[in-house]
Amino acid sequence: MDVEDNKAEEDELLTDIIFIGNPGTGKSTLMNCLVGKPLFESGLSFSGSGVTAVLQRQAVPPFRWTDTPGLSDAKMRDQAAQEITKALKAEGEGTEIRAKVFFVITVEAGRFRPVDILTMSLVLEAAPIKYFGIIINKCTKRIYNALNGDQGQEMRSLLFNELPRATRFLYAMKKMEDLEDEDNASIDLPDDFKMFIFQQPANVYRSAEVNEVKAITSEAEREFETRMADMVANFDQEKENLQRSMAQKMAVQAQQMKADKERLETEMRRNMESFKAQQENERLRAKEAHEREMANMREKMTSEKKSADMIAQMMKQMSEQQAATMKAMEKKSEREAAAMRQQMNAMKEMASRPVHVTAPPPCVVM
Ligand SMILES: Nc1nc2c(ncn2[C@@H]2O[C@H](COP(=O)(O)OP(=O)(O)O)[C@@H](O)[C@H]2O)c(=O)[nH]1
Ligand SMILES: [Mg+2]
Repeated sequence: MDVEDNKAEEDELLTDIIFIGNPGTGKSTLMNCLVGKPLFESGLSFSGSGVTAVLQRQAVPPFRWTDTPGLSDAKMRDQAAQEITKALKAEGEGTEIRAKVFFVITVEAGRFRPVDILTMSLVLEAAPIKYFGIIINKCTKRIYNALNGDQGQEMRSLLFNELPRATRFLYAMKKMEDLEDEDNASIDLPDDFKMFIFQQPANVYRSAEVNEVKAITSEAEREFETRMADMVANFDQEKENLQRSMAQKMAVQAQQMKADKERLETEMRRNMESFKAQQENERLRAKEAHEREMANMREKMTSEKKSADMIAQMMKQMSEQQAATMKAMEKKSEREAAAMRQQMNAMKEMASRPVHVTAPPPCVVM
């Protein structure tokens, strides 16, 4: 196996963290700050097409970070859509992908941008993404408060109405003045944001399950804007419908999470059982090998006419050695079992912990 193979195999074990969003929303900056290294170019773009034209991947085990180009730039739409598809498919047909997907959007003049919502919608339609985070980035104080207050519920219901699926993983990130117009800036992000990223469940799927992400068309954009305007105008009448539809979509995700958690627990339990059986097997094999060795030795010494004393002493030595080996084995086994238990508990905890949500909608039952 050469170095390339090794690398490909190692990459297969990594969980992808994929950031999707339009140019300038702050994807590269967020990822750089999370990792604490300038993995991706970030900064102001005067051409409007964003710094990233193709997807970029950086492995920092246990994760592989992926930065994608935005769909909003009219000239680059087709390419951006292809790059996002590639990002979601990861590499290698048939391999199992584990991916955490985050959309980064912003609020302009009190509204979500149509182009951001269209992007999310097109991506969710193309890929089997059950879990996804939405980072509402660069929130001004006023927007931040609105999102966390009564208006937040209304904004979310409008948002989720346009998406094929809703999500409980929403994070409103305050605008950080230190980052304004910076190139390759790096600051320490809030702890609850780090938790939001690392605790989000990953989607598990195969690349064949990912369809091509469609590019945004001007028509779709216009149509969307009209629909959105209507929705806002008729919000008071539509309010109840919107909230009901949001509750239904949220319940779907909650149900999926419950099922995934149960599957995870069963899998871990099964692993634990087979691990124990394997340990017991190894112990038995070692014991048998030792007994065989003792018998052989006794036979050899008897045929060589060694004194009874000498044989007894030799046997004693061998038994002591064996006892030490068994003890070491047991210790190792205990350590491994403890590590496994710890992992199992961590997984259990992760699956059951209420995940950070900005102003959790009351409809979510976990
Ligand atoms: N004021 C402010 N600026 C930010 C924030 N996050 C990112 N920026 C700036 O926005 C610009 C674009 O960010 P970048 O990460 O390159 O966006 P990308 O195109 O989505 O990857 C950079 O100049 C960043 O310094 C933030 O929270 N507050
Ligand atoms: Mg970027």
